[in-house]
Amino acid sequence: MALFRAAISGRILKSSTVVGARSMSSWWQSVEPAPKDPILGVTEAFLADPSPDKVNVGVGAYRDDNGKPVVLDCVREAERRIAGGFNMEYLPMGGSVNMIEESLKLAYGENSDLIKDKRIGAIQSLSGTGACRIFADFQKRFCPDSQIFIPVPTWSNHHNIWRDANVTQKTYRYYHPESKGLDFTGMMDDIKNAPNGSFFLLHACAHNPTGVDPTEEQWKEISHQLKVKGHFAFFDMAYQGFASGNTVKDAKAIQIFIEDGHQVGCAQSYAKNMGLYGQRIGCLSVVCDDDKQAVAVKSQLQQLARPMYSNPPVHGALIVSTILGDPELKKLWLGEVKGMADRIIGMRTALRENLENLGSSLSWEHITNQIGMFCYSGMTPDQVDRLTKEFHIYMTRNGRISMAGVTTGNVGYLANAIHEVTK
Ligand code: IK2
Repeated sequence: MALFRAAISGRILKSSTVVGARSMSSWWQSVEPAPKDPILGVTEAFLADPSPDKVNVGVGAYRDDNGKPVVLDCVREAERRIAGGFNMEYLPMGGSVNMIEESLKLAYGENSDLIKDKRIGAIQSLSGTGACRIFADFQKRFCPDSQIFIPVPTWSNHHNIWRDANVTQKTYRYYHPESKGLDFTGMMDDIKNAPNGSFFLLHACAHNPTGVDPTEEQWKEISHQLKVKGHFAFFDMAYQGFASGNTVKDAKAIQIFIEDGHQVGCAQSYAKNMGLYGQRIGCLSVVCDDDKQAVAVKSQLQQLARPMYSNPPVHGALIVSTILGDPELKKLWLGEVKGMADRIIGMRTALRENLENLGSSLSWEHITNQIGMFCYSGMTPDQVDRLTKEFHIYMTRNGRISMAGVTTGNVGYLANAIHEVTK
């Protein structure tokens, strides 16, 4: 009994020491606020601004000509068809088989031999970000000493993704500030000088943030050089259809690499081209030697997803597979993608014309030369700060304008403000 009492009092003493220690210093005392995300932080600042004049050309999310978010007609119709007809069971660990099948056709071509021969290991992903992240983890797990070469500049989250996957990051030259175009020579030199067998992150189309893509001829040379060096090409394709308005044309770079015999990886996103931002729906695929390897790779991709989120969400997958699996709906979608791309192209012309009509002494040719959702304006961080302070115009400090946020209603105001801060 005495022994029992001693044991009890020992336990109490021990636990009260722990409680005491915890109350003296809180668990998370050393946690500092994380720095604001350079892209999503812009939206937060925009929302907090009460000015009626405010304009958000920060985040790359499509808006109609009234500045309103858009739900595509094909999505509304798919939702109508889905409503009530499906249960809410878990998807398989790798996601919706139909959605994956349709996504592969979109990326690799309707009649791709790789698909027929079942040479692609693929899973449904949490949009483009999730696809990149699972791939980065896959790279680390199976090529632990490899590094990833990332273009300068790139979508800022690429750095976070490969950092958190503990993959060593290197950069390659991409954008040429003087010409506001591609630094093709620098890029080719960096590909040549990288250690053989490196990983290269390539934007398949509509490069974010520059809006500068290689030409078809340049892609052929890039593909050739990557092959010579035995590098691995990982395509991030977040904007298929947004560059040219044509999904086949926008997948041309992947086509060229496949014809050259590369075994590429690809991250697809339906955030932009189907407007399914919040559904978090995408696809990660890796081209393999044969069907057996593809099964193994898929199983490992799933294995990486399992401890993070077990299996992906069902609703976005149903929307995508319903649209892409029905020729009528797919046709409607392709028309709507083109409509979004065309509105952006129209706004590029309008912004450039407005700046030229205001008598700007600078060249604004690059606004119409660049493609996709973004214009890399060449404005400095200080000029961007003035746009925000003096005109309530919100954009990332690297001078990137999300053309998707430009409308016939605000283009004049935007041009005038840009003219004022760049005089
Ligand atoms: N990869 C690239 C190159 C992207 O641009 C994006 C989306 N970025 O959008 C925000 C912005 O830059 O304003 C993605 C991947 C991933 O997008 P998601 O995960 O939404 O599919």
